[in-house]
Amino acid sequence: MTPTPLRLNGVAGSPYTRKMLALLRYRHIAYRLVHSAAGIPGLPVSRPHLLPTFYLPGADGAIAAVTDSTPLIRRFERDFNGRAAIPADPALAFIDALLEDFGDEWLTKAMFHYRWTYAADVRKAERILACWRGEPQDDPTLAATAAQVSSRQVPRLRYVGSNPTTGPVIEAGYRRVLDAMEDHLRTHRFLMGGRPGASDFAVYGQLTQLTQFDPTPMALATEIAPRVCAWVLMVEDLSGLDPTEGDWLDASHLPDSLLRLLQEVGRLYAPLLLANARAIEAGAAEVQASVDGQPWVQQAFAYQAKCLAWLARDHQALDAGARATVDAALAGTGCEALFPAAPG
Ligand SMILES: N[C@@H](CCC(=O)N[C@@H](CS)C(=O)NCC(=O)O)C(=O)O
Repeated sequence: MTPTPLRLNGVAGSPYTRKMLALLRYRHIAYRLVHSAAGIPGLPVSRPHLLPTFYLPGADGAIAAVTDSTPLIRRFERDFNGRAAIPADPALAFIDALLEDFGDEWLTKAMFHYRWTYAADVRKAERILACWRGEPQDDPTLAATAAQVSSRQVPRLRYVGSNPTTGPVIEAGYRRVLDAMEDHLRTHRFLMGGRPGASDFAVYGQLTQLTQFDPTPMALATEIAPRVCAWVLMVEDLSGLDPTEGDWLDASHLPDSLLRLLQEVGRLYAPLLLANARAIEAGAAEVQASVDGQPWVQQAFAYQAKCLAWLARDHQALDAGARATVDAALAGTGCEALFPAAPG
């Protein structure tokens, strides 16, 4: 069992930190957030150091630094009862996991693109992120830290595949995702229905930045997606929601608005996942793909190959009935290309 309160290191500008904080509040799991791990001697360091980092007992009982929100959500489902964030129905749980991955891995491209492309966004992010480095700083120090932050992050735009060719594809995708979510929220409280799933927390995490922090994507969201903006501020603290089993969507009758979002997964993310997996398998350093008819080039990521392998494994593990339900939901969304029928 994982003891409580859980200790984690994270900051407000990290979408994955926000994902996990909202999940912990919803699940009534006590936690202590540490803004700077550097100030606490004796804490183990994660390699690479990613946010959020949780400090949790390993198999040998020693405290280890643990990152990666997706498996952590599954670990906490096993360790803490009630208020589950993973749907009980395996078919819906699979759809939820696919949308969670899209939030974590594709929406973050939009977040990173807007933040480090536009002057007003860079100026806001570099100075405010620099203040989250731990110790108080005087003005010259803060100016120097801010310059360090942006000179580190701006060149990393190419890691997420953002460049003058893909920028318009990313921005048009962000707009369609907002439209699809706005439409969904006309009739539902959460992506997964009347209660949130892991996908809600993942999408929320990225949207805390896109709709509430970075000025360019925030202005667009304010204009075209008021429900989404309001939803983000609400999902931050769902401690008072009382979910019931009947609140989940029915995976065999997904609403059109959710199918619209799955179509964006198929259109924006599936080609990248497949091309990335091919590149990793071939030992290539670079991914070459086509998204929305535009060439897409980025560094290959072993992590995203793992994401696809996890999803493919979960798809394979579904019993025939659940798999048929999932496949029927995904048919025509473009996501079906991710899970080709096993031979034989
Ligand atoms: N897949 C990880 C991603 C975590 C992650 O990428 N965190 C970012 C901040 S939001 C980070 O710490 N990046 C390292 C850096 O910027 O040096 C998760 O789900 O937790």
